[in-house]
Amino acid sequence: MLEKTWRWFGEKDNITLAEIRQMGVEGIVTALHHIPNGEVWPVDEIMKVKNLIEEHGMRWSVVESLPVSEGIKTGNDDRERLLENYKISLENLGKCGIDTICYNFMPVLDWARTDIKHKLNNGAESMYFDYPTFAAFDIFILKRPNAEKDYSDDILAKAKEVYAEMSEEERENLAYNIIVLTQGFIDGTVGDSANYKELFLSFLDNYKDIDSNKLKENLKYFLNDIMPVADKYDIKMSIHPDDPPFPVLGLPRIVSTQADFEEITKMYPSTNNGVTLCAGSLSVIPENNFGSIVDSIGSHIHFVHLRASRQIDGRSFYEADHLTGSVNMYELIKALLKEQNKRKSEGREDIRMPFRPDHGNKILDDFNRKSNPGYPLYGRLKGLSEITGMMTAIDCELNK
Ligand code: DNO
Repeated sequence: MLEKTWRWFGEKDNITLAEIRQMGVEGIVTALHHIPNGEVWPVDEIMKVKNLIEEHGMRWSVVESLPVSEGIKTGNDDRERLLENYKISLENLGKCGIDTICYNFMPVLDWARTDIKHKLNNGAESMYFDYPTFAAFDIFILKRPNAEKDYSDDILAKAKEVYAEMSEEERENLAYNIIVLTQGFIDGTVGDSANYKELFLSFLDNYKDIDSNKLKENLKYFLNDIMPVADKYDIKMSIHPDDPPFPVLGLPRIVSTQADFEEITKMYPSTNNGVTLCAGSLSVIPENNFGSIVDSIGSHIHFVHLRASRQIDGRSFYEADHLTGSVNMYELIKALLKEQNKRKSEGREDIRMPFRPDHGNKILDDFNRKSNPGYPLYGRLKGLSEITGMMTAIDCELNK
């Protein structure tokens, strides 16, 4: 069985560690969210959180995320200082015995949805990415220079319609949700300032001379610099794929496919140079085949996000229930459990990849509770339970 984990947002989270423990969770996924992006994580702050988790009978399984600052992604003048800080944080985490770190290399925006209150037929609430609505945000609300050139005529026409039907308030909410609300709780780059749109545009502008080759070069530079520290402490670095896994806002994308994963795991030769297999993000590209991904880079998978999306058409999708989206969860879990057996036979110590039920739809009392977008209690618990049931059955079948 994989290690059962749960994302907890620290003491501000209204789900307590004691409650999480009751759900059969073994490990916690969290970050020092109070430390600003780019600053050093001190040992005493790390230990406070670690001890608290351990006092509740669990372990700090994964740091999600130790954020990679924009200056490292763009390779600007501040890069060396930011890398130095990153390495000190890594070293401090290593000294505290933390062994897995999730990070991403997505420019500016960590993830994007156009509707965070999408009603499903059964009354549950999901999150939706509607491509024409996103285009309307990009072209008409944000007014990114030359944005219209990135869309087909068909999408442009739909975006115009969508925009025309929106009220001023709806337009503002859309921009706020994309730039601030869905980013803030995971250490977003822009923050909640009055001129968030201008600020966001200026961040996008930093990428005007950065194409995917340049971004790859910067990722390689990052890995070559930090991986020796990760190896020294045997920390497993796990890059999270792009969400959504196609270019948005004219930004380059380099972590969207099996080929991308293969290229990245070769950028620095170490098993610790690994990936977070986020099924939900990857599933938006129908060609992404999980069996084949696990076959190819399985030994580098250090963390797993289990959820599923369902495509509407082209680039639009919503987050489905964990077992009923476009991910063949049975095949994926089976491939991961086989990978585990393989590690066992190779004598590897890190056989239990931590997984978490990634996101969840709002159901039941979730409507009366406050939660970060995508992280309601009951929807995630339902996902955790369904996945655990399926995993237990497959494990019995494979290892009887
Ligand atoms: C959203 C999450 C992402 C993820 C980061 C990892 O809910 O999947 O914010 O944590 O991209 O660096």
